[in-house]
Amino acid sequence: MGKTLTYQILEQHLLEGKLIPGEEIVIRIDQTLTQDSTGTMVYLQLEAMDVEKIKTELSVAYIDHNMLQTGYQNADDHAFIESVAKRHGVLFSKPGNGICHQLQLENFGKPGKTLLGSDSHTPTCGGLGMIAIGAGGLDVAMAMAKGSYSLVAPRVIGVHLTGALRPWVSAKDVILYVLQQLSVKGGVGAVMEYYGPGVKELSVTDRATITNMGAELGATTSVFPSDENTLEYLTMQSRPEDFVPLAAEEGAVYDSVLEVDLSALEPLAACPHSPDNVKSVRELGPIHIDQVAIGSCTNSSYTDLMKVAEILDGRRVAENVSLVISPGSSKILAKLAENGALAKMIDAGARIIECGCGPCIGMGQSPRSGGVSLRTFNRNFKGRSGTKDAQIYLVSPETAAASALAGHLVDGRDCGIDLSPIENVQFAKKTQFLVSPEGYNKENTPVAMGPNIKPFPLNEALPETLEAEVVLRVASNISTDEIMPSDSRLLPFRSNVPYLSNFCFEAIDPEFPARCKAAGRGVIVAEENYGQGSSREHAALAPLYLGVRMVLAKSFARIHRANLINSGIVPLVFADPADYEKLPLGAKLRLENARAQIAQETLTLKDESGKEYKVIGKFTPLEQEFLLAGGKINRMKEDK
Ligand code: MIC
Ligand code: SF4
Repeated sequence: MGKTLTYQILEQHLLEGKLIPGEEIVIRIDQTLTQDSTGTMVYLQLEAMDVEKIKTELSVAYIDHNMLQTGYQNADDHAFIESVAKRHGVLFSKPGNGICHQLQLENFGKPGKTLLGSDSHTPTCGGLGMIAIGAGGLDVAMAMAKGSYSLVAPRVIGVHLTGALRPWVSAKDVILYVLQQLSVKGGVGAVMEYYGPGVKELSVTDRATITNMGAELGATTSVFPSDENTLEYLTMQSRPEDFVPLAAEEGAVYDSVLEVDLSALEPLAACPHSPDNVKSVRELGPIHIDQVAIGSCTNSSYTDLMKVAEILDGRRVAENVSLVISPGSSKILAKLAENGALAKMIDAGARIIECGCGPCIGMGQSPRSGGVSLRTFNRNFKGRSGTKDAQIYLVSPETAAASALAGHLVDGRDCGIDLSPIENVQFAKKTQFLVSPEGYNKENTPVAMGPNIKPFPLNEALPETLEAEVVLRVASNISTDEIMPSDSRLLPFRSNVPYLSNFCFEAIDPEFPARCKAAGRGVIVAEENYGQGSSREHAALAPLYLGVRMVLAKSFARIHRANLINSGIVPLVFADPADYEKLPLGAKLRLENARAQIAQETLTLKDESGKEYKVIGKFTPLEQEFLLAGGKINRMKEDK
């Protein structure tokens, strides 16, 4: 029986455990990345760990999210991250260089290596044949300190690609199709591994679009083979020496297989307010639009933006549309400027914004009230754009550009424009936005601590009896954007959890913070896939600060479950999903013998009347240690 590519790479990095799906394993981490909105916590934690030099081959700290410097806070965060990066041997990427995932792909990703990033879209580098995983900040800090990461060995879902994409159909439509088939929780506990004859029809940047949005399936990561297209991409980036050919072995067996015939796909759109609410563009018809936003780590590659420039060339953006374009990296922007594509965009009426996350995380460009925005991004959760009642559709760059011209949603095949293939160009290695840590250390570089940077909250050790009151009841697929909103108002406070916590669950229940404080210790009750989306550990730290000690759900998203455990908040799954209905707001729950029960697969909770509820913990031995200590940092302190 042949091995999947996923298990080959995991095997080469295995430090502890057995490579059997469902078993806890520890793997070596070769590279890490952080970005600024999760990074301040990462570097506060790294400092708290008191390490000298990091243990990875390469760690990079990017600044790409909090780029609107409307006050001192974001700039202080940048300075803090830069100082800690220098102290520990981390390469620093200055603001303006571009989006972390695009930059990691262009400059550092290597086939066959492992990458852990404090951002849920870290799997982007799976497009280069890496096992690239998104995680909470604390796990990334630990990976830098120790060079390892523990996870549950995943199932592998094979995605068998055949055929080739037709004009106007692109990689974005492939992943939207997969989301339509599998849903936002279809990838939980699994790696999506792409294989088959259709693979060679996709360039590395196409592949990266697909692996990037694999995050929206809830998958641990997604991976493509490394082949002649990978060599071509690495050569374009002036680093062919990093190429290693990789593929699944003959006869590799997958836990399940999804067939995708690329030739049968058509332009698709994810409709409000979920990336899996996918319909065909033709079926949706000419929806009136107010804004088109092109960019983000999903679709801001050189090829994507060149296609957009070709579509806009000599034409004019419709009067009713504001078109904004944010290139993925400074190299791409420079190339577009050099070859005239930038002028084509501006002449058509596009607004060009800085290379960074920008509107994708609500940092500017929020649509008008009730506005409709077509975006080439990866998430369209309600309110994420910064406008609560905006309607966000996720589409490919081709569909976005054609629609910007038409003034309404349009299938590019219906607008009479011919698309010609985009030629490869050579990118030189550039370092003007990079600060090397060489020559810096803990002695010669003080930590630059601005007044807005507050210590992260710590939990208490798990008591013998854990008593908590139900402080919130929520539906399925609650995203971390809903738990801890992030936009231009709140991102400047990512290093100030006490302040941020006042906005926890703001759009769902503005009374939540006050209710938590009144309850003392709280429990959140949820339906399926609780905590999907962003890796932000603030979605665990803010509730922790407010007193939340348990979350009961029908199921959890992977990264958020890990963040809860890292903070010492106990995530439990209803043994009988019908119990969800039986726990009203204000119900008081007790976990007796909590310290002993935590080791059991099934635990028993009691309410005030003594009625029992069975819940599943299934905590790995390491997870039990963290929960007993009241979180991962507390557990580490015990060893000192
Ligand atoms: C996102 O796309 O939601 C983010 C913003 O990049 C997050 C990280 C964060 O919340 O800071 C992610 O994907 O993990
Ligand atoms: Fe940035 Fe958006 Fe990508 Fe998150 S999804 S890393 S906010 S571009």
